[in-house]
Amino acid sequence: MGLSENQLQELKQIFDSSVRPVILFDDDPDGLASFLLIYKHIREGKGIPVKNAPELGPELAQKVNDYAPDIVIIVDVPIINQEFIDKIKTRVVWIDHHPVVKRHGVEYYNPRIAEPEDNRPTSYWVYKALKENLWIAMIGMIGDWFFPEQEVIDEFIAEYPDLLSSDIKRPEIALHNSRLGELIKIISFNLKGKTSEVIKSIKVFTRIKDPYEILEQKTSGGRFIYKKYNRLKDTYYELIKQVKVKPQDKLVLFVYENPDYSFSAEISNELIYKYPDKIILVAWEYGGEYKCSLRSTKLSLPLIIEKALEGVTGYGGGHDHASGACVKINDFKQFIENIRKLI
Ligand SMILES: [Mn+2]
Repeated sequence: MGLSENQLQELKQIFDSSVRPVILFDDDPDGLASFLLIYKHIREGKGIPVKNAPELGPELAQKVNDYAPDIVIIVDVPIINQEFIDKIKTRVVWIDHHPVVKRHGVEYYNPRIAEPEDNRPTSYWVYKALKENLWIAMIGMIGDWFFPEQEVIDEFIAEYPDLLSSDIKRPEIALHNSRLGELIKIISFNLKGKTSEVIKSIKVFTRIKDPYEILEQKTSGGRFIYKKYNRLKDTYYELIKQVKVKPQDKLVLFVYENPDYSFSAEISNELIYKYPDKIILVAWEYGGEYKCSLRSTKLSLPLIIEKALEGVTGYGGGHDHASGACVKINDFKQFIENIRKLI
């Protein structure tokens, strides 16, 4: 199920016929990969990373219109205001895999319309439509905790045998036990920090032609990307070192403060890989809230999060084994207590 063969062909036609798109994308590996796949196909246009989707406002609509695009393509962004869509003066196409949202004035492609449980990532569908640059699609898919079908894996391994070993079958293993996983970490570190910095990295990415430019620092672009990763790596491993795991405790709870960057997704990915029997909760204090990243190999996290949020100011959700939540500072203790009771 998911997107039909017809829909994939429609997408291909849309990409083929555009010469000046604006592409808005979520600032994670899946969003970036989706953008890159489209941009590299069209070879023209403007990419804009979206940090906080609910805040897509009139200034951004103005910025988009000023560029005078022939189409606006939105990828991997879970929510868009109707007002934003209304202000855009051209055709809008939105490709996403988060829970279905009803909007008008937009051509909406979401696998969950046909099958509510189908959350295969955006980069997967864009790849299925274009069948180009599989290595970029793999960054998005594995980065989004999705392991594609064997056929796709075989094709990837045939081309890049040293990036992923054929006995790996789970995303959390691929993330930590392969060069592809390292590449994904390099890329997500490049999406952290000031917007101006992130935009620089993205510009460089659009010119990268193969993964070894980055992994082996073969070109100046590859070296630029690798350098940013190297700068943040020390901070990241300092944080990882501070994590304390109690053998008798089912929950690994790690709370940290860092003024510049959030590493929650990467830390929780690393912890679930090291402690597959535990439930992982990594929380970053930012702007009066705790932004939480949860991992478990066994439990269905969205259900637990939903229950733990009862009587708590916050929101959350995600995949069964990889989820997120955002909780007001004063309610955090209650939230953790609820989680403990539920597991
Ligand atoms: Mn995604």
